Amino acid sequence: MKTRIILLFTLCIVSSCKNSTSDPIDNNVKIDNGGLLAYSSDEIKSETLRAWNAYKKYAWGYDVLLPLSKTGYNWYDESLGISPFDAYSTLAVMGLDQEAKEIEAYALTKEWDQDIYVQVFEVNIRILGGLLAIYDDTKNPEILSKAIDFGERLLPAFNSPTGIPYHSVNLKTGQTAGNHGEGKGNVVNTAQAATYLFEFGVLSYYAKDPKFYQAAKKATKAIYNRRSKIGLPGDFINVETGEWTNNWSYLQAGMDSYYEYMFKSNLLFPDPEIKEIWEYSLDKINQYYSEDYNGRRFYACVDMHTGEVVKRSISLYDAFFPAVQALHGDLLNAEKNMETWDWVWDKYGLLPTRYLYETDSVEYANSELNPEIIESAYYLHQITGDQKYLKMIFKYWNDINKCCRNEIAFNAVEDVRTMEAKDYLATYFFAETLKYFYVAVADKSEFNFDDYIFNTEAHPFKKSNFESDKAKEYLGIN
Ligand code: DMJ
Repeated sequence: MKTRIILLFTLCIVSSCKNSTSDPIDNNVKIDNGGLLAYSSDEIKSETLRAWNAYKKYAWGYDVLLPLSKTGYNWYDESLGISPFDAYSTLAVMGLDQEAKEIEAYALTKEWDQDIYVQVFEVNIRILGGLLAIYDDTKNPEILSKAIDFGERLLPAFNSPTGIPYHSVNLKTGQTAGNHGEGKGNVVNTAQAATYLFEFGVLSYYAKDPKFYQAAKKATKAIYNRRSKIGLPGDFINVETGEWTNNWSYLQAGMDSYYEYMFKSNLLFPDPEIKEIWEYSLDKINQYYSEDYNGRRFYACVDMHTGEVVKRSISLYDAFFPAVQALHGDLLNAEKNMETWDWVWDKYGLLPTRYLYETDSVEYANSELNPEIIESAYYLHQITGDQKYLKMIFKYWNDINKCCRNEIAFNAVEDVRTMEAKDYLATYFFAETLKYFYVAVADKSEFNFDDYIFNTEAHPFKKSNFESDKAKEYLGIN
């Protein structure tokens, strides 16, 4: 039985500095300002268990739970079992040890010798990231073997003339494929090209073998070295010729985690070359993408050659960036950016997939329980101590409960204007969305933000597990 603890209360919203002794953050304080209901970590835990049990009951063995038709769905002809890999670290952080153990045991039964083409980007962040998170937590050597085996099967994708990975690789044969489904041949977007430094860095560290990190670094440099004269990368590239096939540049899905990883990987594995790439890129983001429009901060789509704005749109994925800005120490821009995201949320009670700020309209109206806005509010709360960010998180949870909670779990919506339900529960809901809601209110003894760096799928890696001297050797950093 769910233990829902809902209290009404009054909170003085005070901006307090982190580590302030006079005004400590009290995550257990419950807020009511105008009827807003707070939640407890117990509530999130019990809702996670409810959704996880639904996956186990209706979709065990499948990649994804379809929560309205109460069945499972696979991304490919054979199942990879993606949801469990994404769920492990969240269940473990919540102390749901039995459920986490079940997934560890399940992971050990997985054979990766599957004759299917998998999308390198997606399985890297979810399956390799998930496996490495299990290993980081358990130090079970058999899990590490599974992770190394999986990583080895992704490596052939990087054997392109440019070092940028092909879109897909066959796990059994190592043959590669383009994104034929979308008729784009050997073209990948920039995120698919270069979102590997983090997992491949962790894998190199634990395997004591630089080849993974070096492949990831080559791919990141292949993108960076093809920047335009004004210093911006494009958004689609041919992995064989290295030619840009589209010349837009932005923070949205398709480029987002290229930037995220050159920043985050460097926090675990200091690499002067990657640090320089990040600092250069951040300057360009601030110089070209950032614009104040109608009194609000936005990050636009621009032409990579001229820097001119080509489209005034934002996608809900870009809401990860305030977190990066805050962790980087740029609180001024992080807070301005976050304010905009919260403003868009308030318009609809969820974020639409793409919003056009020039015309104040929705381009893609669906919303898929994505975590990014919660992630950024969480980072900002942790880093500034300002309770207004916790209040945002409570609001997001309340709204998600209203639109997306169903009989057995949660569901996406087809249109944020009508809240028409969509029969899908993305695997990252387990990995990210529920985790960020939980750690936002969990006690520091359960999860201390300062101790971890999250991959883009919110799998947490403990900083103290990685020593920089060893990282140099194991990753081949000069
Ligand atoms: C996640 O799978 C990852 O965060 C990825 O980088 C992009 N966003 C989705 C969730 O929205």
